[in-house]
Amino acid sequence: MKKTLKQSLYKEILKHRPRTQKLLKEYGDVVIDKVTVSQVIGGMRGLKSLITDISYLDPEEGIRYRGYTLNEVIENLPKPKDSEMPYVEGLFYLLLTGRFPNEQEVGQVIDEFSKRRIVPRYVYEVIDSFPSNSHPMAIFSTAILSMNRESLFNRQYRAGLSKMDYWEPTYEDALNLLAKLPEIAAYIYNKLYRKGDRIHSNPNLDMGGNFAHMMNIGKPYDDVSRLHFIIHSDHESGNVSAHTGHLVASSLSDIYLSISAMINGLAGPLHGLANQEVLRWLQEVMNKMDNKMPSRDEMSQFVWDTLNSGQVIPGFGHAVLRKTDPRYMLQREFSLKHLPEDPIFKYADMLFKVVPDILMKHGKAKNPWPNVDAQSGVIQWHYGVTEYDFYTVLFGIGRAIGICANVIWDRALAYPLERPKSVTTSMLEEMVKLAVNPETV
Ligand code: HAX
Repeated sequence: MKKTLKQSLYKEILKHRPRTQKLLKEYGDVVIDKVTVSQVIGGMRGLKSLITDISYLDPEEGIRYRGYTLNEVIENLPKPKDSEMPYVEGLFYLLLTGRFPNEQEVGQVIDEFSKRRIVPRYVYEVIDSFPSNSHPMAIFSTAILSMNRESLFNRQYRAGLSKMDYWEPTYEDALNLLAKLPEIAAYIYNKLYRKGDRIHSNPNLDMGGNFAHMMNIGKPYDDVSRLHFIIHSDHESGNVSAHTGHLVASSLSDIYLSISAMINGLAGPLHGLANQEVLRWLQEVMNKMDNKMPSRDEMSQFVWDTLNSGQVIPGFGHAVLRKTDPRYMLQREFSLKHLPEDPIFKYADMLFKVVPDILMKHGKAKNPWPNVDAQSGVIQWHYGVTEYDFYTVLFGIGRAIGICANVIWDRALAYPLERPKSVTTSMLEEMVKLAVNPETV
């Protein structure tokens, strides 16, 4: 009998714990980075102060999950028959254990998710109580938050749980939540944009297939969903959503509180909401052009107009990456294969050709290249999901997978409450004076 995901995970946890303990006990005082004034004022850019083994973001190469590039992940994870994209459940296995699952192991995870899909009725009532002009991210976050009463971790913690066992009910909570997210998202979509017409879940389908089914969109939208959830799942620990999820969970808030919080961080236009901003911006350009394809010069003018009015070009730039985002490239390849003639794709591709040069001339952005958000909405639009306010919810489903894996491991390795130190501006001025002219003491 093959081990379950939980058993395989536990084996990895036992193997990993001594490494963390050794680092702490024997090398706890070794200095690995220094902090500059601009890092303190400038949002801690580049400061090495977080730990995760789930993924690593190299500025030049892009993201690796458990040491594998996205292409390797897509290549090596098991896929449903006749599909180009792998099972999302297999990715969760990889993120948790560091190992590619085989067919049978993925099958077990799919069954686990399938068993846990039923969303409590009160969650639908919470969703229904929102005014129909609410942003779907606010509804999504609240729906997740409302399920905090289901937390096994909370129940066991109150009953007296050993610190070394925190990961175990957290794992159960994570699976219970992740399994429900596509259902909740599809319900929100149908409430807001399809007059409440609801398509019930199909327990025989995997996560991507079931989501496409509930959205009532035919092939290859199942693969679109798999690709979308996989590439958005993790981007190491320092981005706003991942960091928020980790931070909130570090106070031992349960998975529902933590994932709801991370969704709120993802909903900002400099982070996940950029995917809806890209489509909003492209639509504006299309309207101004009367749906005709702009020339290179016309598109350049739109970009300059946006920059000159003090706004950012959504979908371009990154706090860490210094090359084109491989998540962008994967989606572009998918688009070139499946929707090369789509007008919005052509608009987005024109942006790819003109924006980097302009951002370089503009001289501010450290990275002029496109990020994940420059392309994701284009694909959604092509398959009929034209309500771009919804795009960040799709990002949120994917991101929850990575953050749940991180929170489970945070608990397994007993990472403590996060509590960095702040200083006042006067203190900083004093420190600078001392550093620049030590004789003034
Ligand atoms: N358009 C115009 N200006 C830009 C820019 C862009 N796309 N990207 C960066 N800049 C500007 C910044 O606003 C900043 O200007 P100020 O000095 O006037 O403040 C300057 O260039 C330096 O910024 P940076 O160091 O290159 O970038 P940051 O680390 O500060 O910010 C952002 C990274 C992603 C927030 C930024 O590139 C941006 O606003 N991009 C557009 C929004 C976007 O696509 N966000 C999604 C990013 C990916 C992601 O997290 N997805 O969820």
